[in-house]
Amino acid sequence: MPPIGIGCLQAFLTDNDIGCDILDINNIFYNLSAGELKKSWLVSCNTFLEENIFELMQKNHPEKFKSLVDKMLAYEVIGFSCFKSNIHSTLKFAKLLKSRNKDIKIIFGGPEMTREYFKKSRKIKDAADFTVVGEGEKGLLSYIKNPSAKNRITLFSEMTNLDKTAFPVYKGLDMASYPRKNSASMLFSRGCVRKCRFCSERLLYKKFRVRRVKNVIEEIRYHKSKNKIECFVFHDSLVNGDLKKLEELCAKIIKNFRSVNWEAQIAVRNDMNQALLEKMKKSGCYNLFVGLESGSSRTLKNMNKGFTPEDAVRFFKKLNKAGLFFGVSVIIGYPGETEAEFGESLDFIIKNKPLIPKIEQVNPFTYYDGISAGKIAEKNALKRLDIFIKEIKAHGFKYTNAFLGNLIEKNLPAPTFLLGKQDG
Ligand code: B12
Ligand code: SF4
Repeated sequence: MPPIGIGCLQAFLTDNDIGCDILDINNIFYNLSAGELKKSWLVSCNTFLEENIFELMQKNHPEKFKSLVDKMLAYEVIGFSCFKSNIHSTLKFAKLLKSRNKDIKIIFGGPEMTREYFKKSRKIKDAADFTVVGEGEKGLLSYIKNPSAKNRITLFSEMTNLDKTAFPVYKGLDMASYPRKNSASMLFSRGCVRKCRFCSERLLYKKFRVRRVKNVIEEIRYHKSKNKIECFVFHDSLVNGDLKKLEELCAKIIKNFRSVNWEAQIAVRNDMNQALLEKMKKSGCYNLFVGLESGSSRTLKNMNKGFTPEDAVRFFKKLNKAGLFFGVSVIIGYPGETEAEFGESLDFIIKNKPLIPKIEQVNPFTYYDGISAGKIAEKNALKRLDIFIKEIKAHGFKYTNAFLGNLIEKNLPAPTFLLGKQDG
């Protein structure tokens, strides 16, 4: 889908009378690719491709590549949105642009910069003129207004509230050119109210803030009419961080549109009443991603998830009663998870199969810099993952293959498109 982070930054700069254009290089070259390469692009944590994608873009589509670089060189400041998956190509782009014009200013932001900040040894600190760690809007604006300021980095400079922020309209991007059709990313809140020990997401923002419902409704109305959007995908860490606001959002969706298709991530909460869940269903919620992570009470406690297996069962019952479809995610081999606790977790899931419509995602524990969990997954994590996957298949759970073990780094052997065979 169109990149919401960059969309937010464009909206914010436009609102502050600063011209800003977006290039989604990822999507441009994805669409130009074909065959094996195009399929490979969609494999997550595909380390080999991540490290070689820059050269592939240059080699396979030299004209397009050149025209994009020339286009970028016409700007004074170029910002890159850095993710783990694009950091290799980002560094190469920055170097190329600087070699063509040493006066051009390069800014790095995005989740990979936050991860970099939490690392002990920072390898990429000198690649950009300015780095924004955490939320981007204020840091980016401060640099553009005062590029000669001494500071080369801003840390977690957050907007006090999100009431007045303009919503993304993706000016200049063709929303129909994205693989997932008729869908738009949405953001109701930023940050999280919990502090799960394994979670790197909660490190991205300091404060939890929710937008004004009126503004979210305007955004839905805009995308429905302007871009014919039919599915709204909320990318909040959790959509139920503020229950009052969630209630208001559902009520206003019902009032304004009767119903719109929406999906979101949600945390297990004891204090969510049945009426609210039913309102969510009525407003058009068709899918929820529940961060269960384990069915063992000790592991949940160690993770600091903030709920017990019994709370999860109660929550699942309520979701089912409201007719809400959902999937759960599970972490295998969390540091300290014993064989017995792994067994407990698996038993919990099998026992509660009638209440769990889908296993959404299952992965071995992965360490991210800055989190407060131990660094290393239990040594049998991969073996346990195999057992877990076999069991859920044997018990007839619904699942999506691509999300079983998707966070495992895949250093796949060089595909044929890298060995000289021309792709489309
Ligand atoms: C939705 C989502 C997805 C969706 C993306 C759908 C889409 N096209 O938008 C899907 C499910 C596809 C996905 C996949 C993956 N994701 Co994901 N995802 C998210 C999630 C939950 C929300 C992203 C979002 O919309 N944020 C809201 C916007 C406003 O924030 P933002 O993009 O970060 O932008 C803000 C700042 O970062 C900053 N900023 C961003 N760019 C720039 C640029 C400049 C110049 C500046 C100044 C500032 C700046 O300003 C913005 C506004 O404040 C985040 C977690 C989170 N809460 O953010 C994880 C997250 C981005 N994902 C993550 C990961 C690891 C993945 C996967 C690798 C997982 C996997 N193995 O499948 C894949 C990789 C996909 C890829 N090819 O890159 C990590 C990234 C870690 C990292 N260091 O890169 C995150 C942070 C979660 C985490 N674990 O902490 N993801
Ligand atoms: S509820 Fe989700 S986003 Fe929040 S800290 Fe826990 S895992 Fe992270």
